[in-house]
Amino acid sequence: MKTVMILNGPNLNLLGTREPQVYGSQTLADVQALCERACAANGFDLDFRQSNHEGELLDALHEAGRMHAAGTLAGVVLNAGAYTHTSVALHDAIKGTGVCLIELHISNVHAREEFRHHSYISPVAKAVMCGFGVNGYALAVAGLAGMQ
Ligand code: CA2
Repeated sequence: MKTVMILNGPNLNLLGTREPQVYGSQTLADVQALCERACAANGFDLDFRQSNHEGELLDALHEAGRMHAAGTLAGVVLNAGAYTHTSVALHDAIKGTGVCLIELHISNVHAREEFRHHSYISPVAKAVMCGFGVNGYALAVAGLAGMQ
């Protein structure tokens, strides 16, 4: 059984505690449970992580690259949070790994502030999704299933 790695970046540990009009009222633990169900339904194992530290996200992407090389990874769902709009390092880490990576945002970043319209992740992602709320995570897992 292949693994889906779901990576969440800075401040996503605060999900459900603030800004419910933007991000909804479900917590990150709720999102993890939703992802467990989506992975089970699609025959995947789940590796679910969150970090507020760019370097830890880089380490996780390197690990995903090794899993891909070993044939044990179905893909990565990455919500890089605000690092989406700033991190050349995440762009570089993804580039060339061969990992099937879906960039995900809970909110529709294009309907928000201008600084959220640019992504360093999009050019190196297989697919990009935003604006589906936390249900986007389940949709991304189903999307990965269709790409195997
Ligand atoms: O819409 C998304 O998923 C974002 O990736 C979320 C990031 C934001 O910087 C991106 O532009 C879009 C922010 C995550 C912060 O999440 C919070 C959730 C609840 C309360 C406070 C922050």
